[in-house]
Amino acid sequence: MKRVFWTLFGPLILGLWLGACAPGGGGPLAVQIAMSEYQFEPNVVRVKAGQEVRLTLVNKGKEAHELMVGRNVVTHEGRPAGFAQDFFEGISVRAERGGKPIDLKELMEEEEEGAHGFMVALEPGEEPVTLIFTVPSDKVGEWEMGCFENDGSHWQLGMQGKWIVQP
Ligand SMILES: [Cu+2]
Repeated sequence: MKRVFWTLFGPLILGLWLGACAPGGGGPLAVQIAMSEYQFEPNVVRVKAGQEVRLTLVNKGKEAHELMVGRNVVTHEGRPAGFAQDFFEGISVRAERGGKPIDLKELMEEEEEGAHGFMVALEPGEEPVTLIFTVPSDKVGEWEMGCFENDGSHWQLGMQGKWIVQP
């Protein structure tokens, strides 16, 4: 009986054990961020340098929302418009939708005047999108995430969060 148990469940248990003990930077980290009025859920995201991140963005709201990550908010005509320092600069990002690769340009809004940095915008009800990238070690530290839709009003209404890269 014991032997039957291990034959049946041994590989499963071993697999779970290996999965739980995988060292940091091993497997990809799957993160999902839901966007709505006017928040990110969760609003704190922790990733590790060197680890592949699979970040899925879902718009669960009734308005268009976007994700930008960076530091130091810049203004355009007195409205928050993005970050002076863009987290994604120098990071190569792939995108998938429904498990199929897509062109990132589809997700970037028209280059808005005064807009800064890498941004993914989703209309309400639009199919979720997954961004795949590996965070280099020079990005270690704390970053902000934000949505600057509607002339920066989403940011002002609190659509902000923290993005923490651990070494
Ligand atoms: Cu928004």
